[in-house]
Amino acid sequence: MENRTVAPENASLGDEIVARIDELGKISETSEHLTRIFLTKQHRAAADLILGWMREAGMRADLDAIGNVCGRYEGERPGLPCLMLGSHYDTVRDAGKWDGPLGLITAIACVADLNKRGKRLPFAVEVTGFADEEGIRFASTLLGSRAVAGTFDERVLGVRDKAGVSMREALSQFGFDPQRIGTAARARSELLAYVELHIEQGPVLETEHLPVGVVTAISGATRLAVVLTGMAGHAGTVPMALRRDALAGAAECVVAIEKFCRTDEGLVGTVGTIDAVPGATNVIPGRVSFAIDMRAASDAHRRKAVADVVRQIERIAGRRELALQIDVTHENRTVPCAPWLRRQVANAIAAEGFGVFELPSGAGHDGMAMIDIADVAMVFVRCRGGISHHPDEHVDTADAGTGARVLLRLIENFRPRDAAS
Ligand code: HGY
Ligand code: MN
Ligand code: MN
Repeated sequence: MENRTVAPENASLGDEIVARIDELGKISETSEHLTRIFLTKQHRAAADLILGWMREAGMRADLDAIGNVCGRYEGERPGLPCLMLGSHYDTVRDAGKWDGPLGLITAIACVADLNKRGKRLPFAVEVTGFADEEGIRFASTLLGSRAVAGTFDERVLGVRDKAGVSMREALSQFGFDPQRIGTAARARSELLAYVELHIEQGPVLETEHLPVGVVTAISGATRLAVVLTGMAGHAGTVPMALRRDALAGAAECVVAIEKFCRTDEGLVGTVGTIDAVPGATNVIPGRVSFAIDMRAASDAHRRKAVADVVRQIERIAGRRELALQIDVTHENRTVPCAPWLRRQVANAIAAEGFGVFELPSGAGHDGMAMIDIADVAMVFVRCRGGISHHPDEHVDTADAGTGARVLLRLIENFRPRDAAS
């Protein structure tokens, strides 16, 4: 099927979305890089901006008890169950401006279009902006969507960030009562489905020359925190053979993880953070902590790989006489997108004149938490070069418009599971 570019009348939809992506993308910890972290001043400023957009779109909108922005557009009569749309509005460090915000801003634009036409549907439409999908500050991801799904783990309230501030303290400083997180939870009966539009964050749609795609499943992930403890010492006097160098040991672990994952098709392993103390040029590092992120297409494959990697780290630590502490800080199962919903995404894409292409998501998304209270589906939008978690992340305006048209068509044609053929 030939790929039409977006019709001129819809270019304004894409333009409006891009303008808001740019506006939200300016709310950052620093002007040089885009970083917007959970429960910070930037979180609050972004929430205020998004709540304003939601209200302009005809939604009742407010923050919930963990800092998600929640908008509701009533159906033909008040109180109907909702089709929930959304995505996250926190970022990684030195991020791209599309990862998360594209889905959120597109969903708001779709509701604004319904509102402009005075269109009411046989269900409510809710848009949720999740406050912490990336898990940068407290090492555990999906905190916002877990609170909505009623699966928030209260133990995370005691986790401290790099500055030693606990999540409990951060919530209080943000003006929230940590004891009220439970009030963010929604019942399964309130939701007909959860649908998220998101950038692909990979190169497949670009390779297929398609602007949008249907997600089949969201790959699970395991995060581990590793601490290796050796013996700090004088860089000039301790002979090499007598050293218990924690950083050299960590480096051997990092290379071993990379080598292991390279030999196993479909497995990816990343060490994204590492910290050596005391951190002086002329001191042998006594203690090193690093984090591992492991993913694979299935839970069984990932779990077996994690066990293999842990054994390799244990062997390296043993041989180097380094004390080892290794903890799983986060585990997300692989989540399937519901076939009855995938069909509705596919129908919307086909109706917009594009080929229907299905693909898995290697990246994690809030649907991994929302699956506990609703069936989930995702619409992927092509991003240039598949680049993400990087300032060069980019979506063409035409593709942003196409994604919006597909989502709007999906919303207007949405049929709940029992009514879906
Ligand atoms: O890490 C992920 O896959 C997501 O971007 N949080
Ligand atoms: Mn991300
Ligand atoms: Mn994301």
